[in-house]
Amino acid sequence: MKDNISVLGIPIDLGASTIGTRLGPDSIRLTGLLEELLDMGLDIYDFGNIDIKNSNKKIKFPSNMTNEDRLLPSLSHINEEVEKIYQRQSFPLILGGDHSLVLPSFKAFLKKYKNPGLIYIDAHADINTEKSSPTGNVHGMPVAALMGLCSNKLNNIGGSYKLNPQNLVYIAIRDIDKGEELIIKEKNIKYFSMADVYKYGIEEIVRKSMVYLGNLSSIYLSFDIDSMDCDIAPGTGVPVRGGLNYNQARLILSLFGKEEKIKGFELVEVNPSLDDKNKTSEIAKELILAFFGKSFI
Ligand SMILES: [Mn+2]
Repeated sequence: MKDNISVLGIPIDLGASTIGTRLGPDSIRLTGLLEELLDMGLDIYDFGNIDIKNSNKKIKFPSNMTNEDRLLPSLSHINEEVEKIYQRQSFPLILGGDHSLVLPSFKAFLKKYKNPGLIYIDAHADINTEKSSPTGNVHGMPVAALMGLCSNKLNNIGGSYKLNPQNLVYIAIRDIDKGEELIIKEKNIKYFSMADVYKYGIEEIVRKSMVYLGNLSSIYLSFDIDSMDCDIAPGTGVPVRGGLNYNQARLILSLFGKEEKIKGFELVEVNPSLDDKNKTSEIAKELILAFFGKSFI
């Protein structure tokens, strides 16, 4: 299935702390990603970008959801558009966009596959609720909403399907809010911190993740570029030091890319307006190529 790819850009930044991830999908395309995938002999169909009504102002609502008025209809719209690409017999590649988009994108996956898993590679856990969030930015809440822990207007985007907390694995998390820590403990969610990455190595983290999710037949991979060290990939809105280096990120994606059970992949939070000579988009391209089987030594 991975030799026939449907590409969809989701240029949203309504859920982020800084604007600019709306430029992510095109900036990644500008690196020549699609041409290189074609050169690797893969079939590509590019659906282009979803039309998102972004805003240059951040408006906090009484719900503690920033940009609530524009964000909620945008997330529903994203869900409908992602469902369309799932109707094709192809492998979905989603280019973000801020991480609020995983709420509608994974809802489409939950609708298509019974009891799926989610591998979430990120510096953050993105599991705040409107009540616990210090910022009100919804890109810090999608995992909580996928479990039905936020308000229903957020939980029910894309239907009432729920992510089973036991089907989630975090990798590379290192910047967690207090309220998030409580949820992770209470739900007994599996995670591999950066300390674990250094203790076990990438191959072992991938193996352990697949063993942990071993009884599931369909898994989605959501990769936030801020999982990488911000000195290496600076073009992102909530940068954190001490993340994956280039080789670790490329290896982890290359290994997950070989797993048949992984049936969807998104790369999010590239913000070209915060970048240094487009290097974060260039890295994003290399990571996506690694996922689809580009060999490297
Ligand atoms: Mn994230």
